[in-house]
Amino acid sequence: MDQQQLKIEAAKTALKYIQDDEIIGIGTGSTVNCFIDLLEPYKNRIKAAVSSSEVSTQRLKSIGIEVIDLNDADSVPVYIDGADESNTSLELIKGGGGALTREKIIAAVAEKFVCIADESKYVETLGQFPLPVEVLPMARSHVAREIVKLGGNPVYRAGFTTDNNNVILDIHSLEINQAKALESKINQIVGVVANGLFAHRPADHLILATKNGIKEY
Ligand code: ABF
Repeated sequence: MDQQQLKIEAAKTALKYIQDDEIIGIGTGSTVNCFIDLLEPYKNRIKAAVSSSEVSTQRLKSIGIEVIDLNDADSVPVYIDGADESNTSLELIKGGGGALTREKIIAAVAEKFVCIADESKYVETLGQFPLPVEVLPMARSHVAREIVKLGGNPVYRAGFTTDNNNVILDIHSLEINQAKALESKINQIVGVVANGLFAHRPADHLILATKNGIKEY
């Protein structure tokens, strides 16, 4: 089973979290795209979706699922999203797709955050995947200098603008053993909008598709 098939298996397993006549939170990325593509038969049972990116919004609308503003959602019982890395505490690195800030907002609101991933994302220690940080454009150089002081190697994601019209620095060479502490430290740097560490608010469940079947944590 190749990685794409594993993503599909993880997405299929997440269908059990759909609740009739409820709002569902939808993340961003190729695994989430597999989940969205499976939602078509459920479109009349789902009340509406809140979306973490313009690209996911378009994909949801293309199959006839209404997308509403998070401010109009009384509650978000379930949020389905992928990740770039997860450790065994379900602390995540997210943002490879550049949607980390809106993903983090919906995850904060959601009652249950279900992460769907293939086995390549499950790691002992976070940091092999460069940690994305969303930054206000005018603060890019300042934030980069502060990240260097923290021991990271920030690389500007050239040519990329987030849905919020900000830029991304990807931090390489991190070995993240204290994810909550690092998440807080980066957030305190003036000019940082959000960072891709989901440690203060980890996933509640992880659906991991492996060559030996689905593992759930
Ligand atoms: C999204 O899922 C992003 O935060 C993360 O980068 C992405 C993982 O992408 P994929 O499912 O394509 O591996 O939530």
